[in-house]
Amino acid sequence: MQRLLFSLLIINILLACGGTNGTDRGQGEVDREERTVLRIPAFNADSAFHFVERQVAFGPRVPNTEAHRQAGKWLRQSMERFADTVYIQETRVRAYDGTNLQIKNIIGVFQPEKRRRILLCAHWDSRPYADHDPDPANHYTPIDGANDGASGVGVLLEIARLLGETPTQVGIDIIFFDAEDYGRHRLSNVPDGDHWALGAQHWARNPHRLDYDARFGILLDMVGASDATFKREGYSMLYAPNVVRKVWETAQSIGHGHLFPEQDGNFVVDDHYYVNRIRRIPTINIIHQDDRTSHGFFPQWHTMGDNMDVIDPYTLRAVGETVLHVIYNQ
Ligand code: AHN
Ligand code: ZN
Repeated sequence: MQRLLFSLLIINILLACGGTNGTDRGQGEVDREERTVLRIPAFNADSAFHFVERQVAFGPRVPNTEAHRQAGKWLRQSMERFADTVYIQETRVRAYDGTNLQIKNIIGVFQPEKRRRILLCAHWDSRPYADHDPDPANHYTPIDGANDGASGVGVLLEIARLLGETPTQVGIDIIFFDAEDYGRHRLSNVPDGDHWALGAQHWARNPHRLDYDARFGILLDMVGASDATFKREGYSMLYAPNVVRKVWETAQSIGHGHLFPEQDGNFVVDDHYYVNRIRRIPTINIIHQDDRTSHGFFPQWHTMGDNMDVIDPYTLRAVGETVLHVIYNQ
């Protein structure tokens, strides 16, 4: 008995010496500690802002236009600088009004060999019409979509840049979906249908890898305006409540809780809806909701006012840091 106790004591001392601070812990706790200790790179909000600005400078990124082609080329080249593998998924889809759209999903894969994966996404196209503009003369004019589209892509390009330098423990896939915003014009007679998120619908039915799966997904939409608030979006709560909880708790823990209130928002049919419904990957939408406007989004939504003037690096930073903390702690 004495001998047994003595051996146990020796084993304990040996285990303690192997630990990081000499206290006695189970192996699981050691792992958890190492995971949180992992260095999280600094999100550069000016760099993210610059990525938004570069996209907007091409002009409205409406499918079948030259600005769309040029912006797509730049996005592909940027992703090729940061990611291990880049897929370009090109196809033609039919818009609600019968227009054939030549579209392109842009997919960056980080650490393709890893089995545990997280999906991050945003839409890179911009809306062909300012159908909520206060001036009816603008109702058929394409918009910059600095917040509605470019902001999410800007945050994800900055995250891609950091992932290229500092790998995570899980594999990350970043998808820029096309043709999210070619949904039915507000004044059109066409009945409602699955008109939004055409690129995401295509990818969900034809993923870049046949067996593609991820633990969860995060969509960023309208994540750059000043005074943004991200309420818990309806489909996110329906399909991925644990992911919502994880992300909102993370934001709170790093001082961004005021942008992520514990409040339920509306249901928004967006790219994540089809990733959930068709691909069955629990995916949330971090989206700016505001119930003081008639449409429920930020005040300049689908107007000519959705330009660089609404973009605030503070909001880009809050969202970028939150997503970085989630993926580096995974
Ligand atoms: C609907 O209005 C049905 N969905 C809005 C999704 C959206 C538009 N996200 C950005 N622009
Ligand atoms: Zn939109």
